[in-house]
Amino acid sequence: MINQLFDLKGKVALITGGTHGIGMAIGKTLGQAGAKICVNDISAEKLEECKAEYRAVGIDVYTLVFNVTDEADVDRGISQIEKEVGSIDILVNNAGIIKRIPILDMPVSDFRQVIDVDLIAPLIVGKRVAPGMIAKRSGKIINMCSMMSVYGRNSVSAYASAKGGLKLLTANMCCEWAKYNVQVNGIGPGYIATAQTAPIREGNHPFNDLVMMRTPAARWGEPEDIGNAALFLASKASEFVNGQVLYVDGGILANFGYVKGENDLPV
Ligand code: NAP
Ligand code: GCO
Repeated sequence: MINQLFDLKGKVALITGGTHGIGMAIGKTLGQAGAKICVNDISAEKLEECKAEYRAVGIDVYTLVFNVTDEADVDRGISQIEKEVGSIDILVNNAGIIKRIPILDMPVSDFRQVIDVDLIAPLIVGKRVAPGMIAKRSGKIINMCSMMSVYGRNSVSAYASAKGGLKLLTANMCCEWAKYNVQVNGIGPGYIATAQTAPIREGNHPFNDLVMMRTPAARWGEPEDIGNAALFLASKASEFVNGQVLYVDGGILANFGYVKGENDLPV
């Protein structure tokens, strides 16, 4: 039955940074498909706050504080999940940060911090979770990439370097683990309305014009748009999809740009 392809009953999913934004949308979608949802964050307060929002859609999340950049903390956290919930079947490396600073103004320490969270952390968590998936010859890893996995843009050099690296880390995880029936793929969201993009979206920010010019769908994406793509990559329906980045971008990557009013049909 086609529905069974997307049924995640009996699966354990870990979403890093899943207390709001894209991570929460993914958690809600996978939870509503039947998975047991484990949510990590670096903030105990946000973890506590997120429980009610998950419960409002019928999902009783298991929450755990750990810093995804700290190997010992990750090992402690994953061991606790494996002991208290079960072996992880679906890992979503979603946690991420961005610092919008021009290269010449950006302290190397800031650059390194973005690389640590957005690239090294998916490596740390992936290395800790993959052995269990390999042992049971089954697993799904989804790395949260970006438009900046393929584009640069003023002021996001660290973020683009991390997300570009994450695209190829995803490919390499695929090369080494696909033979054990572990599918590793990325999702490349376009411009999504979350706290991360609020500084370049809210208050009639001129960046909105750029997003509209570059996005054929002529809207900001919603976190739920990413949750739906994650369900496909977390499900049986994608068992022969490996090492790919699924861009969920409203057409940005297909589009050089658009002059306002050009070729618009009368609506
Ligand atoms: P967000 O609202 O900033 O959420 C990021 C999450 O990661 C937060 O829950 C944050 O926790 C957590 N986090 C940060 N550092 C952490 C650490 N060291 N350990 C554990 N958790 C940590 O971002 P978002 O917009 O939902 O984006 C989620 C992912 O999608 C990110 O990887 C982002 O790069 C990517 N993405 C976003 C967009 C977009 O347009 N929004 C587009 C493409 C890709 P705290 O809040 O407690 O710090
Ligand atoms: C920015 C944005 C982007 C988005 C996303 C696009 O400052 O350009 O924050 O980086 O977050 O990564 O895919």
